[in-house]
Amino acid sequence: MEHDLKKLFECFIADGTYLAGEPFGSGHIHETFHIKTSEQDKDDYILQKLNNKVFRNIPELQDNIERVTVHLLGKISVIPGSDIKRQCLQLIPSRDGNSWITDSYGNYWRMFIFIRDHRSYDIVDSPEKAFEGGKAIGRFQALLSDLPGKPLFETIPDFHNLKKRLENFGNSIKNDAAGRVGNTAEEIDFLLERSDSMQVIHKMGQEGKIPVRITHNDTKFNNILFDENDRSLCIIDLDTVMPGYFHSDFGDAIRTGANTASEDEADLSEVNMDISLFEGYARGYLSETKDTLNSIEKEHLALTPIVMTYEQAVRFLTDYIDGDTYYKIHHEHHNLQRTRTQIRLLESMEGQYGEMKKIIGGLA
Ligand code: ADP
Ligand code: GN1
Ligand code: MG
Repeated sequence: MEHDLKKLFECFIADGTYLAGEPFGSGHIHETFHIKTSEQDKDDYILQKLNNKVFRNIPELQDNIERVTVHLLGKISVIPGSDIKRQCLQLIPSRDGNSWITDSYGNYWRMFIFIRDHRSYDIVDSPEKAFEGGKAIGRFQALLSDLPGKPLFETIPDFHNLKKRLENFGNSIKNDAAGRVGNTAEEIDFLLERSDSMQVIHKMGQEGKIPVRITHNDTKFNNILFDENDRSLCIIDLDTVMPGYFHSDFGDAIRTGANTASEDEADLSEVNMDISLFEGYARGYLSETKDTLNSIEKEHLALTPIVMTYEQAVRFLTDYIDGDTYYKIHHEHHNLQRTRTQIRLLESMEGQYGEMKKIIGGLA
């Protein structure tokens, strides 16, 4: 569907005149547009049509993001030399007094200031960048640890509940809605073989051994924006910031930030976990969080990339079996390809687990 981006833009109280709008970024969930303004000295914007099949309660979701962004802005703006337009994600209010609008088709839209001159990485090519990313996520968690008020709304219930994810996987296999189970037996078996051992962290959570904290929950490396000198600038994609375990954030960032190839690389011989990227990220992350993490959290940190890569493989394969109802895809078997990449990455991590534990032991 063609959207009237100019009309949508004008529903928000933005500074600047609409010039043009183009699809932007490689996110799998929303429809994202870069809105350019005609004045040189005014901001550009990110306008997003929100996926309300994935996020069922947009007003509560937006309330979370308002609370989180205001809190971060309050803390970052008092740091001398801070550049709040690039270091803080800032929502633009709508003319009717909310942080979102609905169009005549019932779609929800929101707008942020465009973080100018940023870089983002689908593949990380140096331990220095991995270090910066780790530091940024650790700092993000620390800044949110004293968010005032009621607990954040759970925007997607059971988001990292692996037990639930595996139940859904089992149901999808049973239903075989798209007739794809027959062709994915090898991948299904690989994942089911590991279903018990991968639930260790979930079980520790259930037993109260690891604390529930405020976490990002979608720390894909390209959700960390960098500046022109490759210093981390800002964490974006705050839709899933809610109560969770630090483990998910660490593991998911390694899944994407220490893979030598992209998340959907078709040539599986290119897919490996680079231990120097793992170490860089861990070093950055622990430089911010070493004093906060409890001993059980530290002890299991090295396992989390394996668990999160496993979870992601289960999620991609579930979606493939369901007939691609969740993630945006770019070709027919994209979710299967993504699954295979995750499985290959998981094998690479399993082979290096001893080394990963040693590195965390040395740093923590
Ligand atoms: P999705 O949930 O679909 O991944 P995101 O909120 O991550 O959506 O946005 C998609 C992409 O848009 C990001 O990966 C990033 O490239 C870009 N983006 C999002 N917000 C901003 C912003 N404020 N400034 C610049 N780019 C942004
Ligand atoms: C989605 O929104 P995006 O593209 O950054 C997904 C993540 C997955 C990721 C896999 C809300 O992230 O959980 O890990 O795809 N976000 C949601 O690439 O499901
Ligand atoms: Mg994203």
